[in-house]
Amino acid sequence: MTDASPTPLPPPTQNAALLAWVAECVRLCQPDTLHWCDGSEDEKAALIAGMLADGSLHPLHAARFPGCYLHRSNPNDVARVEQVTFICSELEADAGPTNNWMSPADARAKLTPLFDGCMRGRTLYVIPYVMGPVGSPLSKIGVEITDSAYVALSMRTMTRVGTAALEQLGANGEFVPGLHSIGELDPARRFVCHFPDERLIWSYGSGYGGNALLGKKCFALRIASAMAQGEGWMAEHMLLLELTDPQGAKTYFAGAFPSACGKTNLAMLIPPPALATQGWQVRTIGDDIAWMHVGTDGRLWAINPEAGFFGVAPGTSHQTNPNALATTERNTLFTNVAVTDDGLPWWEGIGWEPETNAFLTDWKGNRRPFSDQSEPFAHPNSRFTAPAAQCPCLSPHWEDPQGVPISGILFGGRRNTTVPLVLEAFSWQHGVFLGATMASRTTAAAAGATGVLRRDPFAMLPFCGYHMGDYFAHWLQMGLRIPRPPAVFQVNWFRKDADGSYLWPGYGENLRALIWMNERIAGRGSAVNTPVGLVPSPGDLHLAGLDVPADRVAAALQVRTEEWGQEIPDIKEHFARFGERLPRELRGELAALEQRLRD
Ligand code: SAT
Ligand code: MN
Repeated sequence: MTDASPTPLPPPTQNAALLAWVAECVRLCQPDTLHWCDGSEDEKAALIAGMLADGSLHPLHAARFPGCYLHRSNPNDVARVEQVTFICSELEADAGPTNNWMSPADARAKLTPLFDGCMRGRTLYVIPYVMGPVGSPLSKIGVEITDSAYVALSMRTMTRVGTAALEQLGANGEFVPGLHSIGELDPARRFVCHFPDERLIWSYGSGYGGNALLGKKCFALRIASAMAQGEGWMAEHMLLLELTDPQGAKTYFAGAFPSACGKTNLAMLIPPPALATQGWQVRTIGDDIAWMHVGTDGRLWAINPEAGFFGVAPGTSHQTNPNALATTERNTLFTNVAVTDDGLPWWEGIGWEPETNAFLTDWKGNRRPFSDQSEPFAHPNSRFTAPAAQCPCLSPHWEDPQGVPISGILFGGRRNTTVPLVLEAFSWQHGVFLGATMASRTTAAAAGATGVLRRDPFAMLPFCGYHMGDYFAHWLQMGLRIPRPPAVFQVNWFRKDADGSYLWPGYGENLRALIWMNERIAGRGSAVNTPVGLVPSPGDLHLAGLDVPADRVAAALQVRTEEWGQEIPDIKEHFARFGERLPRELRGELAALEQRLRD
């Protein structure tokens, strides 16, 4: 093995634990070359040049999309794979009923032969990275080792990589190691293993998103959630946004929604004209992950550990999310979108159509006439990887080292029925019940069937690094630790009428629900007391300029006891999975809900 540079350079760190782990990975994986990522622009140019040369990156229209490239993943590797994602705690019981479990010894025995020699002929990249603002007391260091240049390039956008991370790590600092190899991209030899006790990640056989960019779901959610449980903070699958009212007062919200349920769109919301003229504004702090700590003032403070957006492309248009489009006009890596003959990225729902006789190259690399609509041109889980700093509606507070103070927490998902547009929990404990019973229709973000209703507590079902019953208990505990806890809300932008059309227009109009939540937080807004929570009547919502018939707004807000009655058996079955580890407070909340529905 030789160093990438002509004369081998000394490693850029004195951290003995890091040097030992890198040496161990080099021995195991036997790469031809070792490259320590420094995060420089030269390094970026070299990564891009190498990928253009080996065909794993395709240039896009240089003038209209400067610094943008297209990557096509292997068609068998287009989403997270939950069946091969494991929590490798010592005891199976500690992984809980919602995670796949493998013992740490079995995981090592299974994956060591896969990693053995897997980087022969390849470069091993060492990527030191910071999750959270550089220098923030709340940020943490990870180091990913990978043989994928695509991962090395993507990590530069999604995290803060290189020298800054090594400086923050210092000679004695702690880091979360993650070893990744694309292996041979064989679905039968694909594993994403988390060792929460050692705070270690091993991922083999996939180059895609959450399977391969180990800072994101593997560290910032699965490992971090286990750390947070022990240390009294929270690592959550949540967007973070800043709402500014016409007087200039700012309120911060965190929102948990399952993958591909509109977190990016909500975080980048553009107010409808009637509200914009009044001075309402939404600014983005983050679109996927929040780390939250109790501040000295007794409030809950949140940082976005990421530095970029890994957003779903299909459906992103000038209509739905102009801020995301503006964010992705330069320095963006598109994965599995389609491309026009002139090199413009294209996806279903982008808001414009190529000429009828035009040809597009689809996400698999097949060029066919646009009139051939036999299958989608972009993969439904195709993505953009774009620097947060390019987002036109980014809050100036997005990198505040202490984070932003959270006043409201939202839980949402795709529900065709039952759940109203917005409701407020009676208490923190009731809010935990709402989070624990969240359900949503599955999306293309994970391999498997889409559109199936499943319980996805706190949108953390695929991301909780330990027993979910203990996670619920941790949420209850945190309620006792936060002297000034945020208000908790449940939202549903996706309710449909009997004919299957959406009752609520969504997108920018969701601001009306946020404004009501803001009023409630300020102690001003009124609400109707229903068996399931505090719900606005149509008159409680700020509806100026909304082009939706009153009866549809009323239907979007309606609480129908029959529908909620039908939820009960399913919630019971869901709760039964957690056995003894289901906190009795949640059993109590369920009984209280049943009682209120009977009354
Ligand atoms: O593939 S990722 O896990 O990064 C995206 C998602 O599913 O939310
Ligand atoms: Mn996500």
